[in-house]
Amino acid sequence: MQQVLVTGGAGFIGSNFVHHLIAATDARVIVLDKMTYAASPAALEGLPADRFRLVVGDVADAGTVGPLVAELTGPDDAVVHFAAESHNDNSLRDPSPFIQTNIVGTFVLLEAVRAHDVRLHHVSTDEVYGDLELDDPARFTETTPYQPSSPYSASKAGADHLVRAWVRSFGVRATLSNCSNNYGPWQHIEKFIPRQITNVLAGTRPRLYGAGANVRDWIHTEDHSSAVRTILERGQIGQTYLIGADGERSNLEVVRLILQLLGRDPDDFDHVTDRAGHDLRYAIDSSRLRAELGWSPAYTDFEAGLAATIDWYREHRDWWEPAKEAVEAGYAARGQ
Ligand code: NAD
Ligand code: TDX
Repeated sequence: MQQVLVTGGAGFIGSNFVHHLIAATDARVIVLDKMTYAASPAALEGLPADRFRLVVGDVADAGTVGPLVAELTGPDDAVVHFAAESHNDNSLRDPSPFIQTNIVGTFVLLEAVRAHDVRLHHVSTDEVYGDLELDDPARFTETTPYQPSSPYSASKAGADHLVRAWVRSFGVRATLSNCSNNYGPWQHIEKFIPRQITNVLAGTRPRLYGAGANVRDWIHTEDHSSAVRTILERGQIGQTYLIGADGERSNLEVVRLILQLLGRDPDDFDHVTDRAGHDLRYAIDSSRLRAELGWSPAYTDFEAGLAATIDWYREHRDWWEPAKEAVEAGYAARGQ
């Protein structure tokens, strides 16, 4: 039976991927997760005990990572690396855990997969490419030069470079993917979409950075998971695949849509202090993944996906409510 070690598997996307893998394959899954503030133990409930194991530990700790990777002795066994500090605003406040987890953690994992000759898929972000002008007809492709803006995106860019160097210098069997902005259930309420949904549900107003003209390219987390599985199964070693679902929307459009879907006045939000160095636009050209590996997204109607996500947050107040006050206090302290 195939074994897959999923780092960061208790986070928003990692936990979705674990459920996806358990449902779509007969693989046995080991999650390695430090269980930081961003982890959701509840997101891993209900998984079959004979196919799932949670190891609480740090991906940057070689003493933890080495023995786990050494367990992966089957021909199809693999590591899928989601573990990261993931929030840009946090990286502006304190970059150090981003360097430690995203760069040092990836280095430690690479050394382990090199030592034990285990296949790796490295999960990264479109933010490594910097940003685009609003009217630029181009979108990011696998050959767009790296130009990260924030400590978060610079740390992810650094990790990507390490993976490519380990492929070329040491023959590590790795693939990479750079995905656009995810939305869906279990996303931490520090992030844009869940923050605005839970603001409205909690009786406060959504908070839009600056004018809200910034564009993000939204993809449902289920589609990210299916893309990663596709690359794991059929991707070419050493290759990078961009993952996106043609979901470009301005932040202003998204806030207005959330308010509308919740039956509120679409102008019932506040403009707040902009993010320092705020990237203007991300846009993904995922032609390679679609043409070479035959992947396509299932969630092509953003409004329907957003409505379902709103319902999910409405039904999971017990999960997000305990964190809400502290998250908002942190934003308020920064005028956001
Ligand atoms: P998240 O913050 O929700 O989850 C991250 C998980 O990693 C958490 O469970 C956390 O406990 C764990 N973790 C953090 N530091 C760790 C460490 N040192 N050792 C072990 N585990 C640790 O993040 P997410 O949004 O699910 O993102 C997952 C991955 O996908 C990240 O690599 C991120 O860069 C990438 N990504 C995210 C998006 C997005 O829109 N959220 C888009 C593209 C790529
Ligand atoms: O309250 C807010 N108001 C607001 O206008 C917040 C939290 C954000 N924003 C804006 C900033 C961005 O333009 O919304 C947009 C999305 O913000 P985030 O959810 O923080 O995402 P972003 O910075 O785009 O990064 C996300 O996508 C790429 C993920 O958090 C990263 O992990 C991923 O790599």
